[in-house]
Amino acid sequence: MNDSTTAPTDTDVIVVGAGVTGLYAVHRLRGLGHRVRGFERGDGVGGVWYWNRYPGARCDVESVDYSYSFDEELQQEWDWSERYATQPEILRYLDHVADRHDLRRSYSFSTSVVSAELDETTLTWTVRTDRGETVSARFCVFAVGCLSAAHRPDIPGAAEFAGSVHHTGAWPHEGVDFTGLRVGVVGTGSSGIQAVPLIAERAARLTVFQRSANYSVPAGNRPLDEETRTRQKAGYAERRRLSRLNGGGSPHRTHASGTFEVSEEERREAFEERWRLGGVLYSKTFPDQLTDRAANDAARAFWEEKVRGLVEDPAVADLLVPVDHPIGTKRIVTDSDYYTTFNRPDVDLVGLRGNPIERIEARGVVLADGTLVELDALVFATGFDAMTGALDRIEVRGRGGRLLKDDWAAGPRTYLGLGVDGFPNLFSLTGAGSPSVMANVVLCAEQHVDWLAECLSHLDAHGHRAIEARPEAVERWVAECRDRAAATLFPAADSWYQGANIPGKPRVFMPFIGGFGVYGEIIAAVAASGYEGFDLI
Ligand code: N01
Repeated sequence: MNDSTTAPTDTDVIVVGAGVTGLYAVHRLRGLGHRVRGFERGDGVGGVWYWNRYPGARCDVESVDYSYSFDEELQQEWDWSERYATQPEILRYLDHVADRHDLRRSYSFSTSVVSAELDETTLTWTVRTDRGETVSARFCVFAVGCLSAAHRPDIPGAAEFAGSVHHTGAWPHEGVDFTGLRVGVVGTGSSGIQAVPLIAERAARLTVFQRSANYSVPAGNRPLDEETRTRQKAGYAERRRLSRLNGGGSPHRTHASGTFEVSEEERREAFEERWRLGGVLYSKTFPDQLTDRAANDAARAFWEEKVRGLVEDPAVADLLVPVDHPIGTKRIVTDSDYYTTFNRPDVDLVGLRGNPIERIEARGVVLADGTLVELDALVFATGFDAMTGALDRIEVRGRGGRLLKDDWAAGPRTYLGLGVDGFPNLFSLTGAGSPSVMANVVLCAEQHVDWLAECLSHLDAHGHRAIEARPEAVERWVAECRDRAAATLFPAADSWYQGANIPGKPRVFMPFIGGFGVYGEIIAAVAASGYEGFDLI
């Protein structure tokens, strides 16, 4: 709240983004009496779930966990229909939350923030939008998402293509009818792997262009019946308690022993059980799987056996088995019928290693060996400029006119993933330097927003105008994030976690990998210490 210690501003807090994090930030901060203005690029709420409307889009965290915990009534009232919710259902949920808490009134939709500039005298921020609006505020909160700047590779001739072109991360709201068309999908990450089985059902012929094979584990998705829902709701308190202690922000535990501390029989049973449980959880069967190469190999070998059992043509199976990274060091994919889709006679898999896409022409895609794959529609499932891409698009200027993008040219630099030196009263939520993409992002959002809310109350209660991370605290945190990643197998993968998917992007492991629960303890301790590592001004 503005008081005598702070300069007058149009509003107290600007929140950029109306995804899972932004929505909760608006709710919580407004509830504390702050005046809040929100801006959102889309014409509705939902963030990633607003944009990614491609066929097959669904969450890889169970719906019962991928939901807000702050509103017990909502938690008890809302009925998820499937174990893993589809994009339309999650968007309905977020729309419902926005209605229930009257969040839309704080937002300007279809409005992109183009710049945010610090006034060093008053330590306030002025934000400009693409609609020409200028708004000043004491605090500037970015909740712009880690996977919101779509990446489309620059392939020569792309503009010549005569058919339709779509990116999974900016899918048309009215949907796309592939019936009877020859469709090409470029990219086999989570988006491509989810979309392929559904596009195959419609298309006359589907060609999947794969540069790197990925590890995917069948989701084991199923409808949730009333009995399951009732049981889940009754156990919510314990489920949330376990999730908050957990590395990934969900209530599942790894096996109590290391991979080779158990007999081969027990090891296979554990892998089998996790395979049945489904999805990303497979990568955490044993606690040493992502730190010990031999342990990882054991998980990988079991996975390979399973996948080879699903794919009829051994040559296609050879292509589908990754050879370039340990299992789980890129986000493991959660699929429904991906591998068996390649048993269809009307689906082709083209391996691009050794025979990359050379160009696109009017009739389709031309490979390096001269093969023309004729297509009527092309889908780019080529991912995102992850973690920093959305913030990079905004001209954020701090002390001395410093540009955030320049400060982050060698990789994102934050203290706790929350504050940046030289940028007082600016907060980045659920982004680089925090668990964000490594954990259940809904609980990450609540963790960050609750910390922020307490921080703002602390500033007001103690008569401070501003809070700013100290440079040495940023250095320390950047080193801690780097060292923690280096102690794992994650750096071995050319993943978007470390910017490897974007040409020219520095190779730095961007999220905090120490676990959601551990991270929660760290930021709570910093708050309890009176914000050690921050200057309170
Ligand atoms: O993107 P990706 P995504 N030529 O970057 C390929 C979350 N998510 O949208 O690996 C040819 O993972 C690229 O190849 P390579 C989830 O966290 C979650 O699929 O770089 N191919 C790769 O195969 C996920 O990890 C859900 O060699 C090119 C693909 O495109 C994250 O979002 C659903 C290429 C990109 O894969 C991103 O997933 C969807 C080129 N020039 C997404 N450039 C769920 O909750 C790129 N590729 C389930």
